[in-house]
Amino acid sequence: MGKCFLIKNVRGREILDSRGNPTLEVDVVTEDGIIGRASAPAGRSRGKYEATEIRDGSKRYHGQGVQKAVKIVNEIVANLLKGKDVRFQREIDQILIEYDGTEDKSKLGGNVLTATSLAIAKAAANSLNIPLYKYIGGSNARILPVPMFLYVCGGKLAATDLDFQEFNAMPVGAKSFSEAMQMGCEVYHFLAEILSKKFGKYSLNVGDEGSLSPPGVSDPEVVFEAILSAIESQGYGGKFVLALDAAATHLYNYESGKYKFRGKELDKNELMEIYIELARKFPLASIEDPFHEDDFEGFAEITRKLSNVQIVGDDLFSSNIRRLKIGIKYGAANTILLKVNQIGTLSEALDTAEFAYRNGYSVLVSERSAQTEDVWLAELAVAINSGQIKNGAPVRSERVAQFNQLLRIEEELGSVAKYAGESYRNPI
Ligand code: 2PG
Ligand code: MG
Repeated sequence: MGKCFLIKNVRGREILDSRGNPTLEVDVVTEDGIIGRASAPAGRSRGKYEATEIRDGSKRYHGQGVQKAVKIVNEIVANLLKGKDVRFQREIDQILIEYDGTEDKSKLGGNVLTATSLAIAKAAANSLNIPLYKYIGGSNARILPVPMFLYVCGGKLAATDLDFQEFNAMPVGAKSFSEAMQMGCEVYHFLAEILSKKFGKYSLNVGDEGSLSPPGVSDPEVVFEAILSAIESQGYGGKFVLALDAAATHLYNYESGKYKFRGKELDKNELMEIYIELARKFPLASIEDPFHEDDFEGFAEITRKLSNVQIVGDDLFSSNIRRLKIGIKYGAANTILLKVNQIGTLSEALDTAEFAYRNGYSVLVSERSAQTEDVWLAELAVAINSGQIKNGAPVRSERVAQFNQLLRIEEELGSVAKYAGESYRNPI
């Protein structure tokens, strides 16, 4: 009996993500033959404080191959972890972190750490025969997150003229997660009709995460108006709030100290005015990365000025507890975007989330713009009762895989399932 949780082997393989780029998948196999399998997602609009991904840089797949990462798993990680008990997640993560020994995880690689760490957790959950969200979160894991649906995209994630990266909406007025999905899908399809009538059929082209792409539109207000009109015409007026990811790091020029926006160069105050105006005109409840990733002061200022708005740090914090601690001192943002592969292991991500909660910050669990069919993200959102999840549009298999898993979890939890709804920032 004692032996059945011990690791027999760890092996890596190169698979593809939703952008058609290679990514790393890891299998952890126990002595009992139980497998935990997990893969690493990948970002395109990455911040400079994220854990380093190990990629080949060789000719195949334009440098994106992960054969080096596979080798690290098979030759280093497997040896480090053989014989360890899969139920000892923290110890295992600690072994990996210590062996890596770098601030940016560049020795083993953020992708190696994330895929391995989640594969360990899955092997343990499978061995114990309990769902991953319960294994990670315990018997109190019961909150179904409000999905932040991505409807229109710009920036680095779609071929549009929009500088801001993501225009989202959250069905906070739904009664259940399944109703939230229905509302979100109906709005998506009606918005597609509105945009194609107004801006032409090319609006139906989709960006990295399944978002719609109205050509020739550069004004954020036009996008929010279209989203709101889709919401209203579906009979959901007042049941959604809007959310923006400006991803401002990618609009910022360190030399000039200015932001590129609609063909102009804006200073911080001018950009601030744009957010204030958007929050005045629209039911805008959440703004992510309003300023660049080094501007703790800017984040603190907008958090004070728009005190009713959720201000989310993505590139700013990079899911890193050290950066979150700095942010808390400044009063920068009030919510952290949690992406496991920004920091490396599951244990580190859980520490960051717990520290955020204990300091009155909310946690928005997030996908990356390239995902696989792996659904650990959905499980994690419920495990930590985050109350909100960012997972792209409600279309395309790699997005829908997560949403479908949340539908299954809601069904499994039955009467104890609670949809976070209006209390998504503090759902307990
Ligand atoms: C973001 C993300 C996810 P990426 O900026 O929030 O939408 O983009 O995964 O490309 O970093
Ligand atoms: Mg972001």
